[in-house]
Amino acid sequence: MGEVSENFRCGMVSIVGRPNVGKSTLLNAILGQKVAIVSKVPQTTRNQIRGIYNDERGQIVFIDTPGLVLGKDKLDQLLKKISVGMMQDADCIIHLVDTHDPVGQEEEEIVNRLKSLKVPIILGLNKVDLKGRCIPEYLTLWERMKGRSVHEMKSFTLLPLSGRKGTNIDKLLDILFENLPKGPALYPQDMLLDVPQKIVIADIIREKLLAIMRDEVPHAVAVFVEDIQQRPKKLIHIRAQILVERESQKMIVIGKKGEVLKRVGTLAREELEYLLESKVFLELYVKAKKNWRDNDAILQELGYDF
Ligand SMILES: Nc1nc2c(ncn2[C@@H]2O[C@H](COP(=O)(O)OP(=O)(O)OP(=O)(O)O)[C@@H](O)[C@H]2O)c(=O)[nH]1
Ligand SMILES: [Mg+2]
Repeated sequence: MGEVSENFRCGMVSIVGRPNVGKSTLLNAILGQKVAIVSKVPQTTRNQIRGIYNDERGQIVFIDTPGLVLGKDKLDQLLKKISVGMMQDADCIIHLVDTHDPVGQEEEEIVNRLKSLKVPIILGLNKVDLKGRCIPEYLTLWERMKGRSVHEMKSFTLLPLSGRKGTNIDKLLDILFENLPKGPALYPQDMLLDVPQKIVIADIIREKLLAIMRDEVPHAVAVFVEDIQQRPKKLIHIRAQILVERESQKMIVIGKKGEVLKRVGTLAREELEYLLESKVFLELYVKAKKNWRDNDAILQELGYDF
């Protein structure tokens, strides 16, 4: 890196919102590369994903958070803790909403937590490509919670967005750079992602599962990478466990004659080979563990610390 200008800005930006509003899609669009997995089912993101954006104006560390849910099991509670924790650490927050979908129960909880924070907030009106009619509902919610009109709110910006189409991403970056503090970069400038490798790999496998599974199963699935080994001839051997809650789900994940698991394995291996720039041997096996979402030891194995 050359000389750092005194106007260089750097800060952390949390993307918060309820599940499925498009937080991870937005992050990928900003970075121009897939760093976070995406699916049509809620609770796709289960960890804190840090994606790093660099240009001549500065560095932005984006934190993609799990969608805030009001569920009761321990995993729901942990996801909520991550999501809320990230609101507090940020220099700026994007509250992302799905304008195609009415205001939900979780939304009130989110705004309630955000409304008293001092940091700048951008209300990202996402999925405008779908021409949803719910924008006024979200404005009304904020106005009700703050007790004043959106135009009178300080450090509050409204921005229509589409992560899928890339609409207003440049505008979003302009607004963020205006709002972030001056300061040196937090990460090396060639670094795109700060997430443990085991979690990146587990997420890719889970994304392929979510793309193929339907109904109740996604909620019940977790992936745990047990072992990564560099073998001779540039081969990486990865062993991963797919966790479900019931024997019946195990049968669904495996499929007739193992065909579902095989498809998942092939798709995941292709993406891993691209990512790791190496041949990959992927060993997947499925285990049923009742109520793992409430089991401390398992949650810890999955990378959640308490
Ligand atoms: N039409 C449209 N669809 C979008 C847009 N952004 C995301 N989606 C879709 O919405 C679904 C959810 O996207 P994600 O990016 O996984 O949402 P998320 O907020 O990260 O979800 P969680 O991780 O579960 O909290 C996927 O099917 C996306 O393809 C958008 O701008 N327009
Ligand atoms: Mg996500």
